[in-house]
Amino acid sequence: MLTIHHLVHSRSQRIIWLCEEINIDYKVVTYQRDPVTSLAPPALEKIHPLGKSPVITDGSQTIIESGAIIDYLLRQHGNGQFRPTLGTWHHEQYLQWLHYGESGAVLPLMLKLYTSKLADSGAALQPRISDELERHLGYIEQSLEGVEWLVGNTLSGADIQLSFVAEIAPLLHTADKLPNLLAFRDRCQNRPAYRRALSKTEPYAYGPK
Ligand SMILES: N[C@@H](CCC(=O)N[C@@H](CS)C(=O)NCC(=O)O)C(=O)O
Repeated sequence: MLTIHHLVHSRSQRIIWLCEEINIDYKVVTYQRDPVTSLAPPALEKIHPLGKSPVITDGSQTIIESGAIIDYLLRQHGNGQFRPTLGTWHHEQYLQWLHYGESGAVLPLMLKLYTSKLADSGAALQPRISDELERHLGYIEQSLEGVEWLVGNTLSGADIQLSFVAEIAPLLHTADKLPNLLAFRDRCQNRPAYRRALSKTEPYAYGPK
């Protein structure tokens, strides 16, 4: 059976949401964060040497990285849902967002998160990080202008990937500048499948308030 190795308050929440959307049988194994460092426990390293979450096992396969996991689950178990047809322009856009959600978009957010713990010694980096946050969140904000979902205005794995950015961005950047992203986050969080995932994993620090 498909197993999702889920670290609490983490990106693996969106993988559980996806499994609820595609309505497959899956099992969640939950890992608690270290109360002091917030890091994952060593037990996750037994599943994959990186010790990060999400990681899934499906039969003899072990797969890491949210974007790869989302695409794998949709190809193997999605019955054509939430993934545009290969060879179409929508598929190219879907792939772009799937990669972007854990590369360009997330980097300035992580830099902000980490440097915020440095107090004054991180100050010199803040203007550059703020510029990058404006640029990347501005791009997503603009992409959501007048649409509900990122690709073809239909829910896809790309939206599920970007939902984590939408959930943490308002905590790290001026929320007033992100009306489209906040509305997108609320649309994600109001999906019945999202709520089912939440009820299986609560508490989730970045979930609906
Ligand atoms: N790009 C990876 C990021 C994985 C990652 O860093 N996950 C965090 C949780 S959000 C984690 O496992 N942190 C615990 C740790 O680093 O010990 C993905 O999207 O799968």
